[in-house]
Amino acid sequence: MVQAVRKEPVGVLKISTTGRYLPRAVNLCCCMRLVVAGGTKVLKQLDEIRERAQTAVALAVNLEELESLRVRFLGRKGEITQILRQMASLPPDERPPVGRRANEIKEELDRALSARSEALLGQTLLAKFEREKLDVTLPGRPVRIGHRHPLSVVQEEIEAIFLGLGYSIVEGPEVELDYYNFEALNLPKDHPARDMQDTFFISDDVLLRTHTSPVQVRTLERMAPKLPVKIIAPGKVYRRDDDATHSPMFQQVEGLAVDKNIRLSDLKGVLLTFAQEMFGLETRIRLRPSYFPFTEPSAEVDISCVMCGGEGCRVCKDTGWLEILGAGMVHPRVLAVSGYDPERCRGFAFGMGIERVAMLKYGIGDLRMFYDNDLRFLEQF
Ligand code: 2U9
Repeated sequence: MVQAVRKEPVGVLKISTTGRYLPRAVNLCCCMRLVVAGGTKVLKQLDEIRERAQTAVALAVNLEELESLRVRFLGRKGEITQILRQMASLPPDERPPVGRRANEIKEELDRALSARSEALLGQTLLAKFEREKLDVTLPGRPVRIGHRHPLSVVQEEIEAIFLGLGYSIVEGPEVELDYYNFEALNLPKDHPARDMQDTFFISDDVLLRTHTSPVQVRTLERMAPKLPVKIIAPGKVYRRDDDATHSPMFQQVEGLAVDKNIRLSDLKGVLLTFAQEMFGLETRIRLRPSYFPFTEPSAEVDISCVMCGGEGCRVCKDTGWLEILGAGMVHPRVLAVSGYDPERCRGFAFGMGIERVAMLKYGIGDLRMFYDNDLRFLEQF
């Protein structure tokens, strides 16, 4: 093994392992010769390497072969690097032209390798296309761009209307405590009105919320006794129901306003504004007496028929009206359990099903179409 090279006059290499002078060229391998020569000779060697390298690159038939040529000529132990290592044994004034030439050749070879690599890649791809009978001139398939679900569109429209009226959006858990879903809303355990909302129970006290009202109860608890409270609570709710107009999961938006002098006329004004922004400025509303345990008085709210404008048609069953939501003045007991003094403030509340609003807005007869995931239906919105 070569251990050290002593500095000797150009043209003589002394290998210290044997102590003997060796000829100028020492064969290291079949193609890499360590030669110590004068500057001119080294330049000649460089040109000879360049010739061999260019020919080999031009004849290379695949990328692997090109890579091994890169290692062989340009690598850390490659032929050109070997030549450069010898420069130390040249007289100082002969070194610069050798260094310059070596760098030129390296750059030239690098370009040749890249060009050949690109050409080979192109040939490989063409061969692949030919094999697979791929017509690269065919126009591409257009990317299908999705859009929001119609229920999300309607929910965002409802939210935008109430945000415009100064309401905030609040959210809460879908798995709820019996207390927040029923008890705090004036629906104790034995209350018959619990049957109006067939409930999925998880345990005695834990259930899937049947409405988003618990979100409002939690907000009141958190805010009490601060006034005013103006919130809407959108979200999924769950009831044991399943037919053309009921689904075991549906989506609601409920609203609540609590302040010192809130009146039923405020509720009517807010609901009329909502109906007109949602269904058109010509829309009218009417309130019919109803019953909810958490509001007193309570009302079912209708809008003038979106199809016939109130004349009477198949959609409104000739009544001229369509039921859209429920509402009422918050029961004093509900305010009290959440920390508000019913002597000092009052509130109104309302609730609507997003599916129902969307069905009326778009004239859809079966709620289940929203959940069938049929793109022919969904793409129409
Ligand atoms: C608090 C106080 C009162 C929420 C209300 C309704 C009336 C109502 C139904 C409409 C159709 C639900 O989707 S639906 O089945 N909702 O009629 N909801 S008042 O009242 C509240 C809520 C929270 C603290």
